[in-house]
Amino acid sequence: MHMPLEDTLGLNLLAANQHQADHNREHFEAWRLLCLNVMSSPGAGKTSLLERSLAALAPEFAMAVLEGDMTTQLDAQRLEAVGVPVVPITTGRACHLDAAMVAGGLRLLRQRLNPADLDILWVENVGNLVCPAEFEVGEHLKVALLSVTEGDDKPLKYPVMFREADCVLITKIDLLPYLPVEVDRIETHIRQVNPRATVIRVSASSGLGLPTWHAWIRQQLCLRLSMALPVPANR
Ligand SMILES: Nc1nc2c(ncn2[C@@H]2O[C@H](COP(=O)(O)OP(=O)(O)OP(=O)(O)O)[C@@H](O)[C@H]2O)c(=O)[nH]1
Ligand SMILES: [Mg+2]
Repeated sequence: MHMPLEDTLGLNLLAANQHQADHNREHFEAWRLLCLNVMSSPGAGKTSLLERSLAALAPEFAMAVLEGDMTTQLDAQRLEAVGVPVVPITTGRACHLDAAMVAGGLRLLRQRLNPADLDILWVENVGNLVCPAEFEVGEHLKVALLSVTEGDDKPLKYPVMFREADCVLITKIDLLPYLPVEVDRIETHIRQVNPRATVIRVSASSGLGLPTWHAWIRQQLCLRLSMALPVPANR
């Protein structure tokens, strides 16, 4: 049986990406850090959330960011201003980060610091609701944002990112009083495509929900570290 050429090319591309993603992940394991891939459609609030979360978590954790953007370094500059090391990755025409781009970002990061000193490596992906979810970069966990301004049907219309996510943040909830949208319907639709994801309602503007989100990160870090710990000799 012959597969259409475009299917074969697509599969090869994803297989090559997966190979590099696995390699990135081996580094993350060796460095004993938690890598989070933050994804959403353009403008759902990834950078705003990171500005708040980096500032709040900096006293507890050593962190760095790989910042994906198609053309500018604007988001990288915003996050550098928080005082955390940021490596911009400019993708040109690509609407997502892939594992090779992240490997390139890691090489640049290693010129600035020893990644083994980090607790958390954040990846802010390019704003796009479809493509980033198709390309693993070696992350341990995927975080998808959906802002209340996008409408409650998006998890059903664009299910891939929500299906893959470990945590879905419903963002900009401070705007709910001004919008004809029911946040419960958004959450129901997220749970319909992904019953296992943690769903948290947040506002980077008012700070609502951020303590719950930060508690989730702490919990994931503890889980990762306990998994990475060597088993005691007497067990
Ligand atoms: N009202 C309100 N506005 C927000 C909130 N979070 C972000 N915004 C606004 O939404 C716009 C986009 O926010 P960004 O943080 O740049 O979004 P992004 O997802 O990083 O955007 P891209 O990187 O371009 O995809 C900005 O004007 C923010 O001020 C929020 O919680 N509430
Ligand atoms: Mg951004």
